[in-house]
Parts: sequence; C-alpha cells; structure tokens
Amino acid sequence: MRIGARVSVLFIIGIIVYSVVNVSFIRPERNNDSTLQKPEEIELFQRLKRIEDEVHEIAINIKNQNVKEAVVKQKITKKTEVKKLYPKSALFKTWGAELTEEEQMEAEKLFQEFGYNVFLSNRLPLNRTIPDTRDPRCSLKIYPKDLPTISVILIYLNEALSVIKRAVQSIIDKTPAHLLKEIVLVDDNSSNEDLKLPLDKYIDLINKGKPGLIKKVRHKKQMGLAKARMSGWEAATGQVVAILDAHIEVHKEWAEPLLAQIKANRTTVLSPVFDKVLFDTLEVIKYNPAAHAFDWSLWCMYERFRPEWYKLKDPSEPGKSPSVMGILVADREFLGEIGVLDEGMTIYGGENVELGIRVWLCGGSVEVVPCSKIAHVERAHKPYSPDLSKLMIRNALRVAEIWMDEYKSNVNIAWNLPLKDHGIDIGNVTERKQLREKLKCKPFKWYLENVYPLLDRWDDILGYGVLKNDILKTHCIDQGPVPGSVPVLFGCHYYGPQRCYYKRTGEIYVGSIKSHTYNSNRCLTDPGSGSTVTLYNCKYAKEKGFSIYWDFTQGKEIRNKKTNRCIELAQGQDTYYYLVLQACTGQEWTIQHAFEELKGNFTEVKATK
Ligand SMILES: [Mn+2]
Repeated sequence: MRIGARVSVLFIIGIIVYSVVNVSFIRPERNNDSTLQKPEEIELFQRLKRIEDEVHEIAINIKNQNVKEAVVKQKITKKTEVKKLYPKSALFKTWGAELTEEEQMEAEKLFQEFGYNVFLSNRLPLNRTIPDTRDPRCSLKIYPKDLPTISVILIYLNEALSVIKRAVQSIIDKTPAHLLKEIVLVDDNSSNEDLKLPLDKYIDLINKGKPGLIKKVRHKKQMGLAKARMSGWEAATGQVVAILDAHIEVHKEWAEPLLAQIKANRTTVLSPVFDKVLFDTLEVIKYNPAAHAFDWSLWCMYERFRPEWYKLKDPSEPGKSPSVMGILVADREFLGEIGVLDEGMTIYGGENVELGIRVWLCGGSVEVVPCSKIAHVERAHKPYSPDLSKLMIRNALRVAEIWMDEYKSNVNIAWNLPLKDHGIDIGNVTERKQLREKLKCKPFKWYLENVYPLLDRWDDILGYGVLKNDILKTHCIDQGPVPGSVPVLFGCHYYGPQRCYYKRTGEIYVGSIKSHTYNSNRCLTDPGSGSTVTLYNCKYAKEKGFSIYWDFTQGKEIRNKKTNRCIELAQGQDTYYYLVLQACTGQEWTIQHAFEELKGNFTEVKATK
C-alpha cells in the first residue's frame, strides 16, 4: 500500500518533468554534447535522475512483490488440483485428494509399511467418537454389578504407535475402572523404533495416574501369534482375559456382556462382534453378528448361526459358533485348564480354529456376543509374511494331525497335498495329543455332527488332484472358461480349475471342491448324445437324473455307469487332442492322489466315516 502510493505520486511527477524537459533531457546524452547544457538544465537533470532512480527502485520492489504474490496464488490453486502421485495406490482411491505432494509421499510410505492409514491415524484424536453400532436392545440390558475383572491383552507386530495409543485409550475410557485389572501389551519383536522408547514413555505417563495399569511384554525374537497370545495370558492376572489385536477400538459397554456371560458359565469362550474400520478413511462400518468358522483348508470365514439362534428373533442374544476369528475372551483359569493355545503353531493362521475345536471337544463352548462390539482395522496387507498360505498349510496339517481323527485327510485334499510324504514339518505333536487324552476330549466326529454340521464331511472322496490321460501326460482336465459348463483339455498347471475329485458314489467333481454342504460342486456329466462332455451343478444334475456317475479305478478307463460311454481323448483334424465322450477304446486315466481303495486295493478300504 505505502509503496503503491509513493510510486504513483513519483510516477506522476516523473511524467510531468519528463514531458517538460524531454528534448534537452534525451538529446544531450545521445549527442553527448555537454556544451548544450546550461547550469539550471544540469540541476534539473540531476533532480530528474534522482527521481528516475527512485522510481526504478520502487518498480523493482513492486515487481518482486508481485512475483511473491503470484507464487502464493499459484500454490493455492495448485492445492486444489494437486498432482496425484500414487494413482494406483489403494490408499488414495477415495481418500487424500487435498494432500500436497510431500504429504502424499509421507502417507503412502506409512501405508506401505503398516497396511492402513497411519498418516490419518496420527492426526485423529485418540479418544475419537465412533458410532454405536449395536442392536438397540443392547443399551437396555442390565448386567450384574459384581462381574469378574478383566485383563485386556493387545498383541502387535510393528503396529503404528498412534493406533496402539487409541486402542489403549478406548479401553480405559469404555471399561468400568473397577473391572479393568490391567492392559497387557505384547510386542512380538517389532523393529519399529516408535514402539520402544516413545511407547514406554506413554505407558509411564498413564501408569503415573493409574499405577500398574499397563504392562508391556516384549519377545526377544518374533514368535508368532499363538505364542504372543500365550505370553499375554501368562502376564495377565484378571479373572477374565480378552486377547485382542492392537489395531482396535472398543465400543461403549463392550466388556459387561462378555463378563456377564462368563460369570454365568466359566467354560464359554467368547468373541465380540467386529466392526470394520476401513484401512484408508478409518471410518467404522457396522458388521452384523455372525458365527466364526472355517473351511477344510482352515481359512477362517463368517458363517450363519445355528437355526435355533434365528428362532429367538433377537439379534442381541449370544449365538453358538464353531470357532473364533482370533479375538477371544475367556475365563483365565479355564483357558489354562484346556491348554491356552498351541504354541507349536507358527507365525500365522489356524490357531483360532485349533482353539475353537479344542474348546468344543474338551468341555467348553464358543459363542459370539452381539452386544460386545469392537472396531477392528482391516489391513490392506498383513505384515507377517508375503506368502501366508505356506504357513497356513503347515499349521492346518498340525491341527488335523492332533484333532481331526479319520477326517484329517480332508486338510490334505483341501490343499491338494499327498496323503503321505508331503514333506512338510508340522513340529512335535506329542504333548498336544497327550493333552487331548488327559482332558478326555470328544472325537472330531462329534464336533462335525453337533457343532459344525454345515461342514461337508467329504466322506466318499477316493481320489483328488489333476486328472491325466496316459496318452498325453502334459495335459489335464480343466473346468474350462468360467462359469464352466464344458470341460476342456488344457496344459497342466495344478491350480483350482484343474482339481478333480472322484467319489465312491461315482461322481467326478471338476474345479476346487466346496467345503460346505450348502454349496454345490460341478459334476462331469454325459449328456447322452453328441461327443461333448458337460459340467453341471451336482445337486441340479442329481435332481434331473443326469448321467453323472462313473466307474473308475486308478490307471483305468472312466466309463459312465448309465450310458456306458467313456471320457477319452480324440485327435481333431488340426491334430490337437480334444476331450470327448465315445465308445470305450480302453484309454487310461490317472488321478494325482488316490486312496488305496481307488487303486483297486480293497484290503485297505478307506474307513467309512
Ligand atoms: Mn487384526
């Protein structure tokens, strides 16, 4: 403002003076003729020169000022249309449009490291409000006053500090102080520096106000989820333990319904209902209660409750569940009596299924409690290992060996592993088998019949894996283009679409077998005419009376029981081989893995389950 006023005054003066002396002012210089200059002209000239210099200086200042303003202006406009540095990153799909480039870089780096939005977490209040997602009936329930005390155990590996702090804060805020015995933090050897001194300082701060409230246990090397939970249980002193992940926030009144349930029956092992916290926006998404279960590869999944629960018509009531997903709440001593967790389970996967099976078979039960809710951050990627399935297989085989009796081969079938000599070390199982005997646990068959009847028992499977014809061993039967109604011959790759299953009943499933009775497999079918082999939903084909039953023994022909035709290979005019149905010429087939019975060895018939 000041500069602007000064310059306009000087500018006007300058222009007037300039126009008055124009001729004498320019020309002497040009002509370089000093004789033309009178003394008064020289004086005027010098004054003009001073004014001109001042105007020039002010003009430069103004120019700089304009440049500065322009830069600021540009920055502001740039912020609204900032360049997206990570257009493919899951983090920026719906979030972060207003971030500067530097902020994007920081957010993406943290996201890659942790699998959720740490940049945002670091900026949200630790005691942020989350929506009450419970059934309205929950807030009307009245719980007994004298409930058991609870120790909350938080397990983590390289978790973001702000996420752990928020978990701790929510537990302190939302658990009645007289019931909260302690919070045990179990660090499975994180490398993250934040979780060393900075976390300890935070713990000291809280413990100053509430002595002994927070305990920290740190593994000297990474020992896996099961061992971490075990360490937490060992450190806990409350009557009830809640073993949780550290990327959670508990909801209002989360503890009371769990403690009331355990007070009523100390042998129930419980799970709260998780809400999902989106990994990018950290918004809480309501999940409805469901049972926790698994398939035969022991991947966990949600499952419907038993029919009795739906008859109650009250979604606030606890429901029986085959398993837990990983978060569990139990009477501390009861959990000890039944062997806490199998420490022989490494790193990740299956340990929750093992617990579910053991609790049910050894005198307890598992329930999901809808009025207890926990918001749980769904990670975009897990920090444990790039290939979780390798770890899963090992742990699944271990669970099968200890608990599944005559059904243990179902885990081999699910992972397409040989029945014997799969070469995978499952560790020492002697102790756990002794525990099973000591506790006089029920047979696995009881579990299938009474706890999880929706799990298909796969009783009659005699062979599984890829199916090859002897005349072209590089090729396998394949379910063909999705949805797959015409199977084809295709170069063997051994993945799901080429997995076949031969049943004692004569059905041949093509494509990964389904673990649950409510799902249907696809059956090789002879349509009766033409030479094309077809695939039909087995349940539908059975209803319609299609020809889905085949005679087969290992290394022999595959002949339809009804039409008497065989599945064979025939060379087309292009010299390629095709899968056809035709009068049997004695072509021989081999399935990758066969039980003795399928090998024609009837002295060792697969036990009828
Ligand atoms: Mn988790």
